[in-house]
Amino acid sequence: MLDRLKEIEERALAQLKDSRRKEEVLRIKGSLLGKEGELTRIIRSIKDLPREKRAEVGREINLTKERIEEAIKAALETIEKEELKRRLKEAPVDITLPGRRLPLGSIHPVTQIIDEIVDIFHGLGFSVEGGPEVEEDYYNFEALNMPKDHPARDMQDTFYLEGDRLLRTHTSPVQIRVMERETPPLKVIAPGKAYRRDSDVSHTPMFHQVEGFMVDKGVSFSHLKGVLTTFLHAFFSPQTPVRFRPSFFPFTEPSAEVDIGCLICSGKGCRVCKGSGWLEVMGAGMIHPAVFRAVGYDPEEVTGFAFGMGVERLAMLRFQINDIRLFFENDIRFLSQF
Ligand code: 2U9
Repeated sequence: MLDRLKEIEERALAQLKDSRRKEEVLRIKGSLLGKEGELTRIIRSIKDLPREKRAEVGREINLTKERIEEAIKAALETIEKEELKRRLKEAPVDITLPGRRLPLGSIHPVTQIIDEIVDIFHGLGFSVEGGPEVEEDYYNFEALNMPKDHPARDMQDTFYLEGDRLLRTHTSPVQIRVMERETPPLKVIAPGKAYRRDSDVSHTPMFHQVEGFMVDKGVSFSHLKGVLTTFLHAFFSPQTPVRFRPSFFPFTEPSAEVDIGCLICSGKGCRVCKGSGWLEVMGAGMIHPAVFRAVGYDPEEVTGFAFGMGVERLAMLRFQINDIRLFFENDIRFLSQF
C-alpha cells in the first residue's frame, strides 16, 4: 500500500511538472482526488485494512494527499503567472504612463462672489444670518412697509404659495427676524436666494442677493456712505469711482442707488453703461421708521442703514458675462472657466 502511494505521488508530481495548461492540471486533480480518483479510492479502502495498520497508512495517505494538493496549487499558480506574462507581451502596458485623473470640480462663480462679499463685510465687523426661503407675507412685505395694496406685491413679481406664504422676493425678511429676536447694536448681512417671476438676459426666477444693515444709536447716512464705499473699493479696486444717487424704496428713507465708474470704458461711455459712464451696483438707504416700529424698536432712539445687491449682477460685471442664464445652465464648459 505504501509503495503504491509513493508511486502515485511520484507520477502525479512528474505529470504536474510537465503540465502547461490549466485544464491538464484539473484533469490530473480529478483523476486523483475526484469522486472516483485513485487517491479517493485508497482513502475509502482504509476501512478494509487490519485495525493495527489503519493509523499508520491513514497518516501516510493524508500526507501524500496534502503534498499532491500543494503541487496542484503551485502548478496552477505557475500557469497563471506564465499566462499573465504572455498577455503582457502581446499587449504591452507602459507602467510609466500617468494614471487617468478624475476631473476636479470648481466653486460656482456665484458662490465665489458671495464668499468674497461675506469676507469683506466680515472684516468690517458684520455677522452673517440666514432664514427661510418660503416666507410669510408679513416678513416679506408687511413689516417692510409694504402694505397689502403695494405694487411690489403684484402677482407679476411674486411666487405666491397657499395661505399667507410665498417665496421670499428678497432676503430682507431675514433682517426683520433678526431685529425681532435681538437688540441693537446690530451689524448683519444676509446672503441668500430670492425669487421673482421674471426671466430674460438679466433676470432669472431665482437669483442671489446679499443684503445688510447696521442699527445703533446715531447711525447716519455718512456711515452708509463710508461702509459701502469701503466695500466697493475692496470688491472692485481702490481706484473705482463711487457715487450715490437719490432713489426710492418703501423700506428706506432717504434711499439711494449706488453706482461705480464703468469698468469697461472707465467712464467714457459704452454699450455696457449705455453711454452714461456709470454702472448701478447696489441699492441702499436709512431704514424707514415704520420698519423699526414693526419690530418694536423706537425710531427716536435708534437709526440704521440698509443695503442690497444682486450677486449675479456683480458676478456678470466681474467676469464680463452678458447673459445671467449661463450661471444656471450648469454647462461644464462654462463653469470650468472659473
Ligand atoms: C430691512 C430694512 C431695509 C435693503 C435694501 C435695497 C435697497 C436694494 C436691490 C439691489 C438689487 C435688490 O437684488 S436687487 O434687485 N436692493 O436696492 N435693498 S435697501 O433694505 C432693507 C433691508 C432690510 C429690515
